[in-house]
Amino acid sequence: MSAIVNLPITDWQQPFSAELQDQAIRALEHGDVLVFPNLSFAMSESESQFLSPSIIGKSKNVSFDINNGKLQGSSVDENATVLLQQMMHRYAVFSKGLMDHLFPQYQQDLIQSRTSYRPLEIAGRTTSWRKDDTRLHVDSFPATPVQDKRILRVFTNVNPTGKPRSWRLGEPFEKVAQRFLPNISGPAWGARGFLNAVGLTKSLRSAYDHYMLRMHDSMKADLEYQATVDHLAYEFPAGSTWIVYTDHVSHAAMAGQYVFEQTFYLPVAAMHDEQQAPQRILERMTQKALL
Ligand SMILES: O=C(O)CCC(=O)C(=O)O
Ligand SMILES: [Fe+2]
Repeated sequence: MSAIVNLPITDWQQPFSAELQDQAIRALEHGDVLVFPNLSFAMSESESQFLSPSIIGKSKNVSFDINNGKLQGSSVDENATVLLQQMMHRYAVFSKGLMDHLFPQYQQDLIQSRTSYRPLEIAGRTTSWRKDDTRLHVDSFPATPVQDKRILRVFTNVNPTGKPRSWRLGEPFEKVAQRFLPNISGPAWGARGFLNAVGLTKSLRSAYDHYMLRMHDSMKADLEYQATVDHLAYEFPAGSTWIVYTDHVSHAAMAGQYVFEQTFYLPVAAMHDEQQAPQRILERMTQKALL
């Protein structure tokens, strides 16, 4: 099972010793969750207006793309939109700073994707089973194939009343794959090209993406599995930050409200040890190149 590795990081722009960098990258790639219990994200007085579920429309979070400044999912007025954009931008810059300082080896290849702010209480939220993140899963996005890239995410719990973000961490990736892979058939001939041609995927879904998406779905659809599988319950305290490869670590978010999240993609080849990538694990298990 994934381990929780606590690191005494208190500043987003802090330089680290080579020893700490080495410890962090090894633990992360091995499938541990790096937790910084005292690394918070300060919200200003005026930003505290965003500590309300009413700032979003029908979506489940606010999303921001630092590459083009685009903000989506909010229902606030024009003035507040600028403020919200600035807040999201700040989290994007902070989390990138943390990554660069902690994982200098990734810096050249790390791709910064969406920043999200999640002001809704997770417990009791109604969604389809596929989107239900209270069920253990590994991340895989239907419209956004990753191909040869990893999904690496930074989270910060900014809950103002001290409520933790309650997660479950499931069994190791190899075990998940051993359990679900035998029942998943390979991609149907022509299907992935078709999905891409009609715009249902943003790029070509690789064979790896196909297996990951089916694994994600099989895990969430299997209520017996959800109820009985070994897991570790962990509460990320308010005012803490954590980093995890969510394509590798089986996880579920059970309860909590007000979290920031930054998604990064990293080409497998840029890892310290790419043999630990889910891509390589699934290739070893299927004895195929999953392109
Ligand atoms: O919002 C959370 O705490 C995590 C939800 C989740 O499964 C994810 O972002 O991958
Ligand atoms: Fe997830």
